[in-house]
Amino acid sequence: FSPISSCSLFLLCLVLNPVSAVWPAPKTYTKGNSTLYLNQALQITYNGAFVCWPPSPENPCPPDDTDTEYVMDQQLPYTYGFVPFNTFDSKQLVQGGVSRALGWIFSSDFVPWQFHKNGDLSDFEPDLYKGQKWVKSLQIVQTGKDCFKPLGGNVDESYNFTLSADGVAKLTAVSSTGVLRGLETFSQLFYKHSEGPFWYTPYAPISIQDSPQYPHRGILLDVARNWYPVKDILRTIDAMSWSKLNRLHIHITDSQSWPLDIPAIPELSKKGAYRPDLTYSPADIKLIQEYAIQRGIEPIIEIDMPGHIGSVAKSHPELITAYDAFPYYWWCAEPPCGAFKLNDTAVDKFLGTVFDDLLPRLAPYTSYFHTGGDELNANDSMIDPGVMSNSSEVLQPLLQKFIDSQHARVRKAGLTPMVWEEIPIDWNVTLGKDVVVQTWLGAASVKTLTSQGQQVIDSDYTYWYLDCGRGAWELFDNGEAFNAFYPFTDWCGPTKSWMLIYQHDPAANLTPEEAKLVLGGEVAVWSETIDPVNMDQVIWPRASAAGEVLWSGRQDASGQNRSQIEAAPRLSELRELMVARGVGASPITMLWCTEAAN
Ligand code: CP6
Repeated sequence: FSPISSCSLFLLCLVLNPVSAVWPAPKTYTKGNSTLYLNQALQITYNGAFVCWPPSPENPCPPDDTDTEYVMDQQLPYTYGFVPFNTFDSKQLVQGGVSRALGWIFSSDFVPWQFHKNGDLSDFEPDLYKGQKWVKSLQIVQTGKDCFKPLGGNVDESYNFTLSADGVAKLTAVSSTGVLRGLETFSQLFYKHSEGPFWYTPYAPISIQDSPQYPHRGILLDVARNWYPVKDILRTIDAMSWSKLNRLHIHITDSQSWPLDIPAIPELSKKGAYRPDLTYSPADIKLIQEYAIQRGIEPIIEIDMPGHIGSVAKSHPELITAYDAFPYYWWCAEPPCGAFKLNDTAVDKFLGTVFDDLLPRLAPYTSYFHTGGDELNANDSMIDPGVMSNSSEVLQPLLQKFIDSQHARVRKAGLTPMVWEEIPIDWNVTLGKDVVVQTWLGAASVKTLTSQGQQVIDSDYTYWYLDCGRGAWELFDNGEAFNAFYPFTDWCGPTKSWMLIYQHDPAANLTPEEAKLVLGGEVAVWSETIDPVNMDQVIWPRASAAGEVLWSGRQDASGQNRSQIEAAPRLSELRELMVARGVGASPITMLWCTEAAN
């Protein structure tokens, strides 16, 4: 007897089958139709040695450590499965992954909604499970050695998973990151019976071979327009790992606020943050970094410059031009304005101090540092006494020198620089071939840069900006209203649907050589109208739609664009899973629609 066969009508039984909702879709996935049950007593090994499972009072999995106190201070929703560490230890990372994956299965109330529909389960009898087959073991094998730090793009995230009809699960991966990806898939294969104490899959035997289409699958989180407590960032990191997203790009400063503590220059955040306590201390940053790395996610910090830097004027007005200039739209994209003076050695000296303080704290956890560079308004330099010009002939060499100097510092710290597309495209700045350029203005930019041999990550604002609809300009009936009022209201308008997000392939219409230079993409959470109150609904599950494009590819194995009709019920299930795991993801449709799909 299984919960499926405990119903009486064959047709109804089909209706009751849960959709096999692995998200993102594995590259290859074959499944059978025998039912296997899961309980906490399965034996889990990692390279032949037993992993701690299940947790008991004498032996909690994973072990507690000194950092836990700090974690508790933050009132984290996800202390379970947190493995504090000082060095990267593959065994600890895998232990954390096991504790989370199994913990999610057994602690969650997640019941596929299909079982609530017409499900006559009144005849459910726990005794009926006695003769059933159980998952006996999960054997994890890692075939390669991990690097001390995650090297951007160089981590092998692939994994193979098999579950035999008689209950032996095998997970093989080259890296511990691959093991984490496979464990997340494992956790999505099991369902809890709505009435019973047991979890099961109706799809054994299962065989999965999986690997990502793109190495860079990210979310940009703007924590400068509105401030986010650390715990909300950590919850977002957990949710990212459920969709196999692997890069958290933190846009940590902008003209509105500077929440990043730089101990060498304490007045920066003291005066530049919205409030002296709405900041990120070195301990906060370290917690975010460690929490992310344990989930196979690389944290990348951006200090946006030389534009979008007005908040520095709160502590260092002498370094900034056009701060609070009026009317703002002459000087910047949104108020307050403020750009670094481009011909001032004090700016370069200041950045030397910032970078000497910050970059060594980032380097153990990431390969990248993002130096920004978007939306620099040339007019700002007209009122900079050291320049007094907005001509590109005057500004280009100054900007080239500025970028060269900052990128040299980034490289000296062992990191690879990233910039926004305007730096090479609009300003004609020559970049090192190592630099990764983030595009946002569309496919033509991706084409231009990759045809020049530059590596690119794409955040096309007409598809992948989660804060905005596509029709900002439609919302105003004349240009004056647009210019006068848009920063003070939801000028982006209604947001994009998951289906539009799902349609975008960053490497569409490129030659094979060009496509190789597309490392992936990021959805962007610009925070003018987003904060911790609505972040979950805005980000999830739409970021997961981009996550599937970036992990599974826009096309399936037969070269067809993936079907949104096939994806919809799976994404609905992922949304239920996210809600069950404590993330307030939005529903993508009515229950009725996905019932019909089964
Ligand atoms: N902030 C920063 C923003 C945007 C950018 N940079 C932005 C621009 C246009 C739209 C949405 C967001 N708010 N620093 C552009 C990269 Cl539609």
